[in-house]
Amino acid sequence: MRFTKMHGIGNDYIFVDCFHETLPKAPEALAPKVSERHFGIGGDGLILILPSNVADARMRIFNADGSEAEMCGNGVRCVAKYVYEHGIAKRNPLTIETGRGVLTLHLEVKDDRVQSVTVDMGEPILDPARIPVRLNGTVIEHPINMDGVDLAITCVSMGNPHCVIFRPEIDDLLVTQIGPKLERHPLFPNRTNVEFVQVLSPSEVRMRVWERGSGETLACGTGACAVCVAGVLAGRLDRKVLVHLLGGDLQIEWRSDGHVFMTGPATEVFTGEWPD
Ligand code: ZDR
Repeated sequence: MRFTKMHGIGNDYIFVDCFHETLPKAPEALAPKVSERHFGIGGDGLILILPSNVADARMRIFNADGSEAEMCGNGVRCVAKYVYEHGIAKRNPLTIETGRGVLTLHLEVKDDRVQSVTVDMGEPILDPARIPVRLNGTVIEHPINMDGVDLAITCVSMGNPHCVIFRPEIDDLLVTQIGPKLERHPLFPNRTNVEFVQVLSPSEVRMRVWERGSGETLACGTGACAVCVAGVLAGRLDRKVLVHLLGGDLQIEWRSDGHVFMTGPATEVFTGEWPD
């Protein structure tokens, strides 16, 4: 099986081009093997690039634990770069089918190489039943105590579930101990991604993410979008925010038409063959 290793600001995935390769039979079982950083290729998960009846291509994403997610913001920018540069569809804008519907992606191209991608991520989902979170009404800074620490959670779905927490400072303990507990907290029937956010100004934040199914990663595209939405709802942020993640920056805008737009780079690192 030929694969391509790509990342969006350090959120790295193993991509399989199923236009040209046979579809892996059990991607849920393959994802943990290829993602393993010592015994595998190494990555935050596996992404399949597939033909679509309704868009230029379709994306399926499997986390490092093999669970399938509905959406991946950093991954979908990489899919767009791959689809364009490998001539699957030389269109701009491109459309990609995901678990949250067909998304439109505008490419910034220089010398036939995709430098950065702006994704229309659609409207955030705030209905608790659809996130899903077992609380009533829009969940904005709902108090919760974890391990003796008082936190306030804001819940947003960008197709996949997010739990956003604003803090004056972000430390390792929050991310690596409270992150996994919140991921599997009974409030979240489908588990959740968890974002810890430090507001630097109304238009600039720093965040770290504990990803459902993959643990701490260097970046989270859908999470950065959820942070912008949560910040506006909580009265902490403007609708246009620069988000600093461990692996780089994303520009997020929650436009007045209700759609969230995410802009960031996508990078191809190497290609190889997995002996299966
Ligand atoms: C954070 C993420 N990599 C992105 O860029 O949006 C999404 C990966 C999927 C996530 N771990 C989930 O929803 O299970």
